Amino acid sequence: MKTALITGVTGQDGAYLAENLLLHGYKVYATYRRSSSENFWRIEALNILRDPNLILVQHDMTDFSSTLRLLDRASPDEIYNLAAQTHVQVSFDQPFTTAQITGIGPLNFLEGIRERKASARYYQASSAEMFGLVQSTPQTETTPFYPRSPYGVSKLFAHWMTINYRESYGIFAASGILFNHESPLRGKEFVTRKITHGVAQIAHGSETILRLGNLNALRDWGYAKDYVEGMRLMLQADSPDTFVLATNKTTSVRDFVTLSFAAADIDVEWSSSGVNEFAISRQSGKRVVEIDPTFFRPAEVDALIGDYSKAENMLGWRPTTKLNELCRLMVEADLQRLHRERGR
Ligand code: NDP
Ligand code: GDR
Repeated sequence: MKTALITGVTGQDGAYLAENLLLHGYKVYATYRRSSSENFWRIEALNILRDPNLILVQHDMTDFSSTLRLLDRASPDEIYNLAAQTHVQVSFDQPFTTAQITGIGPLNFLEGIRERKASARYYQASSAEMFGLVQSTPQTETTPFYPRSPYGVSKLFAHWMTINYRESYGIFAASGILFNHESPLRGKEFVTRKITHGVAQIAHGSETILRLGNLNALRDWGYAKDYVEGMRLMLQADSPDTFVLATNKTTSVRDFVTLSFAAADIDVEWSSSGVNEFAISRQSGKRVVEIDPTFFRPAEVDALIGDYSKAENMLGWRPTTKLNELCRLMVEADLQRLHRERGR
């Protein structure tokens, strides 16, 4: 039985990856950080919280000595480092925290593997945010980086550290440059889930107006379940490498909004008064979307679209879920949640 260590099991990817690895017969050590109240709703939703092969361990990404103890205790064959301060806009307000957790945190693991002369294979959760200001599209493993946020810069540090430890010490250290991936387990602070949750509330008759920032941003959105399988495949490869996981399609935030309303059988019409764009529901005639400048970022990543051919050729990985299916899945899950809450 292989042993895996996942950091960030309370997050979207950590939960799906734990489910994936348990299904593949792994014993899984999974970390969460101490907080005043437990945050296990995702692993509960996936019905794995009480799985005997899932061992939950408290750990903070910024604490090197506890990282060493964690490595000693779990003695993992594979480490999937997913924990991070993941919110791009928050990283502008908290650049030091972001650098420590998202940038230096992974170095604690790489140094720990080196220090303990461990043979564990290491996966680093790198991000398409590292591409930042568009240099060329679609983005591949060789496209130049130009990060546009403290989050992107921190991820780039960790990405190059991963490559440096691979080349310097022969550590099996893989880096997955993942484009945005979403699911019903996505946090509501990210735009897709914020939208699907808002749409579900409006479909339920709430007077909510969805307040959003930049509607023109283009993102390559895939389904998180597909992407965690890609992470697993990267650590089964013959040698450590860097791979892009994406769908090779890009969609604006505005179109994601329209798709989400359509998934709830609501047609929206976009209009503007001066610079203020808004959307109206054709059914109710009411405003359902407005722009709120507080969600604009000091610097924006305008367009992401990834070329996943290397992962397809070398790992046999490809995305399985189209954006309209993903959108429907998320809207339906949010509608069901609201039904359950109202039933109480
Ligand atoms: P989430 O925001 O859903 O989860 C982040 C996880 O990190 C949570 O478990 C969180 O704990 C944990 N965490 C944050 N700070 C610390 C800390 N100081 N010590 C220990 N744990 C901490 O992110 P995702 O699951 O979406 O993303 C997983 C990884 O993949 C991240 O590294 C992200 O940057 C990267 N990534 C994600 C993409 C995406 O589209 N989802 C795309 C590309 C890369 P808590 O629950 O307590 O907050
Ligand atoms: P992103 O995801 O920054 O790409 O990072 P997010 O969903 O936060 O933003 C996507 C785009 O939508 C625009 N936007 C808004 N974003 C949020 N959060 N809230 C809004 O109200 C809103 N309105 C418009 C943003 O400006 C942006 O252009 C995600 C995270 O998962 C990272 O951890 C990961 O590395 C990258 O994806 C790839």
